Amino acid sequence: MTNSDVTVLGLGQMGSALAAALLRAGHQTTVWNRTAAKATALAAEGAQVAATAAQAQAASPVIIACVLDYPALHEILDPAALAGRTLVNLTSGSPEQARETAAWAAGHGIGYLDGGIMITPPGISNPASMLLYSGPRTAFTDTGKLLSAFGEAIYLGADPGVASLYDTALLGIMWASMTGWLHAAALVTADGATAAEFTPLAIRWLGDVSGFVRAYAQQVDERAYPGFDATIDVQAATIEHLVHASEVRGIDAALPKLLRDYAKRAVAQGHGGDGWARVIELLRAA
Ligand code: FVH
Repeated sequence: MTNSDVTVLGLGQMGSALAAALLRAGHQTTVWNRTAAKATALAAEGAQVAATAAQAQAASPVIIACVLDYPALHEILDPAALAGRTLVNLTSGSPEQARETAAWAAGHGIGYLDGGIMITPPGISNPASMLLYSGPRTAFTDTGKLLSAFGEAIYLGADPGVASLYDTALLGIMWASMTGWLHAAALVTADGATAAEFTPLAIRWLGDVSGFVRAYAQQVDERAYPGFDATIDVQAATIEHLVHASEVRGIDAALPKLLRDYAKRAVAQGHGGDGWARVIELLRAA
């Protein structure tokens, strides 16, 4: 017996934002959190607060879970209460954890959709925010109206592990590019510039880098890396300047040295005339 449209399990920063978005979109929402006090503000906005996790799962046809990690998720999931319902899991984890949980859900007659949220809580409800989903298409279409309250819902296919694989891969881009920007900021601020002065150029450059990446995608898929724009030989020489400029300013040179190592290894293998996308062969051969 259900009495609300949707349940949210986990009212941390993200779960609270999700529940608030569902309420704003007019959905009858049940909430539950291990620490009950976190439900107070949502109750004031119209959420029904369940006394137990099991009651929350029994209250709605769709259950959205967003807790710290998979061990926490499995502590609170109740297969008896979830049977016949659809679980949308927005807890971060590995593709393998997502696939195992999907198999567990299927074994208990529970629909399962896995998701990756590519935004922080203030971005929830912005139609431009990306949320990635994978799992059976029916689970996506059946829950689509609810999920559209969070941002753009992007469906990546039936494999429940794909959403977390893409999520993890995209976060890798974020950490690598943010750290590249921080390294650059350390360089320019060492000589007296401010990060605020430098950053508009960095942002413009990131746009140009997006263009390079778009072109290199085809090379990666075809495993052919013509150095038509800039060869690894040329870039290896330039990376030396980055190592040198870092060292003379007392800035950690681990990142440029890693890049130099990739360039040197590609050159040593006879690929100095190729473009930078050749580096993927070193990554794949680890
Ligand atoms: N915050 C963000 O920007 C990112 C964006 C991308 C997706 N992540 C993932 O979302 C999951 C939750 O993250 P969060 O930011 O909401 O995290 P917290 O505010 O720390 O809330 C954690 C909730 O998990 C509950 N919890 C933890 N352990 C248990 C447990 N053993 N049993 C039941 N619930 C548990 C915790 O409850 P409480 O401490 O309030 O009682 C919170 O509800 C996460 O996977 C991110 O990677 C967010």
